[in-house]
Amino acid sequence: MPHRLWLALLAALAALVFVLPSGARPAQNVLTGVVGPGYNISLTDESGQRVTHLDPGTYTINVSDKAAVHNFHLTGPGGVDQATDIDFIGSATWTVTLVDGTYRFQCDAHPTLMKGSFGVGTAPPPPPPPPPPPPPAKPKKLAGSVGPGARIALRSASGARVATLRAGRYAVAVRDASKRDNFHLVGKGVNVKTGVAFTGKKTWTVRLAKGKYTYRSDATPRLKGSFAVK
Ligand SMILES: [Cu+2]
Repeated sequence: MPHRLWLALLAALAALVFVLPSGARPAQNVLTGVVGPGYNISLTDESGQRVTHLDPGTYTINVSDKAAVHNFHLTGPGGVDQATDIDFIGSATWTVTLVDGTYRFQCDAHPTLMKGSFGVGTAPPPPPPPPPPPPPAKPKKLAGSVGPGARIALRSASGARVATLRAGRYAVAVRDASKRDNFHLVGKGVNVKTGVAFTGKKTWTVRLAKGKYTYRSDATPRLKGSFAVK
């Protein structure tokens, strides 16, 4: 084989070796925007990850608008301003050229609830959104009782007499079975009681703080108990 042909073949092989790796890599330039059906809006990349930072370039954004009360509105540097209509349900495809800077997307009907942003190029990625606040904890249950006869108690849900508790909210369900005694719970920030002549059930939701709490009958001084809140 002539020398020149060998050189040409080698050059072709070298070109293949250098071209293939980048040529085989899929272009990372398709993004997916979703809004609805609930109060959610997101922009994700091809691997399904939330978009926080992108290289400058041209991107295809496939938007899926799943609610007639929300829209997807993207704005940012370079004159990018694309939106679906709020009452629109369906798909839209946008081609946008992203340059250095911060881009924002939101639902125009709920811009404080439904929003996101990402940085492009030299712009730093935005901080991750704060996690949703946890639902308020349900108050833990306590059972207070007075009577019948000369007895008074405060028990936990397991039935054990309460000696120590953690600070927090508690629902105290009291069963007052005595016409001569009452159940009176007192301590920091709490002062609740049944009537001495009263019999029946009462439930109080109280916030117990660190310190000592006592429960007693106001009619019979020796009928009393106490617990510590830590
Ligand atoms: Cu909305």
